Amino acid sequence: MTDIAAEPFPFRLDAARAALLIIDMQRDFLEPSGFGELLGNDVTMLRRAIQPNRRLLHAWRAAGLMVIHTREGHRPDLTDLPASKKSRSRGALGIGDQGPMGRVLIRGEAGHDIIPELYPAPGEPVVDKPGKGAFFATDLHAILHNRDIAQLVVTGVTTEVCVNTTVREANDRGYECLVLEDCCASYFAEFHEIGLRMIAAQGAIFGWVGQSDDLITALG
Ligand code: C5J
Repeated sequence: MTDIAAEPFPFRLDAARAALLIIDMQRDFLEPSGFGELLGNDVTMLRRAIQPNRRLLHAWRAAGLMVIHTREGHRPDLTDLPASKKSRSRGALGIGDQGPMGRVLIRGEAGHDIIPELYPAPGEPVVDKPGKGAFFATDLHAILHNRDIAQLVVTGVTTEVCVNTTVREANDRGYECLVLEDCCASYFAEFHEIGLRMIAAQGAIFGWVGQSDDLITALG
């Protein structure tokens, strides 16, 4: 066990039972002409999380620990896309429409894939999720249970949407979550800050918030 500096108090890392969960670092959210930008967002707000994630991923892999990646997206026939979600994707292009990186947020399309900087290594599970939370309609819980994972180091985008939803789902399923501030990002600076404060508030009501440097140092 190693104590990692965190809010609201140090996170006791049990590395053998911890997985790094990288949420939705997809081209559609992070690259120019992807879904995020087509919705009118500034992707540079998200891209600042790429380098910290790269460093952490390198250290985490070097320590031989489990890495899991997620991707938000839908089946090509859109049968898993609720009408309520489709009707709210009203930018220049909506989910399933043809865009510069293929059909927006559709599995198998270029934009749906993970950015090359953080591309999954062979053997690292990639969980495709139709919702915001990584536990909803996926086999993530089974994967973690089968590997005896009890702690999640959570990074990715966006802080207040898919990261926050996943941490809340994980909390209710009994996982301890350490969310790394510099490895998460939002298109909205204030949502990033408040999203993290909501996690650590009230004595770590959903989990802990820390910095990647402290974790990397602990990994040695
Ligand atoms: C959003 C996500 N923001 N990965 N997705 O629609 O946070």
